[in-house]
Amino acid sequence: MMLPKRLIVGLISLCFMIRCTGGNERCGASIRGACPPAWSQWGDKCYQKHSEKLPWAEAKQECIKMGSVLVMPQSQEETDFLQKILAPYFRINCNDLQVEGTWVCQDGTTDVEYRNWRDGEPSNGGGREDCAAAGKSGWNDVPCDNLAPVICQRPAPQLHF
Ligand SMILES: [Ca+2]
Ligand SMILES: [Ca+2]
Repeated sequence: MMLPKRLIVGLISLCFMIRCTGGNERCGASIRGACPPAWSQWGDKCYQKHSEKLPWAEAKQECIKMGSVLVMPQSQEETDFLQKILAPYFRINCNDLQVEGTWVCQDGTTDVEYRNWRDGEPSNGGGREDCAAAGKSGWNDVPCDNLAPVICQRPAPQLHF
């Protein structure tokens, strides 16, 4: 039987994490798998930069095609990692398309409270800045149809037992 190369690589690089609760009687263990080839890992997430700069709607679609979603960092640490490894500037899954000034930021389908607007932002410049992007000095709202670098994210494979 031929195993996919990806699976073999994943199995070889499995990382075992043992966590014990209350004394040493009950121990729970989880196995965190490595991200697939070409995906970078930080914590429980895998990331890949898309090869093209895209408008927001296309960015969302391209990430879904890759079995992932548009990135939504939840901390400065996560943002720092992405800016260092993948792109200094990138779209995030955050918009005020529905209600002007009410920002909806989602990690997959989970609402994210974390905000990191740059001084003076969001500015809704020209009345048409409804999509957010993360840069070195914080977030800026920009037009959704602007071309911007795209990072997609997916959960790292994980097993609990
Ligand atoms: Ca806006
Ligand atoms: Ca702006």
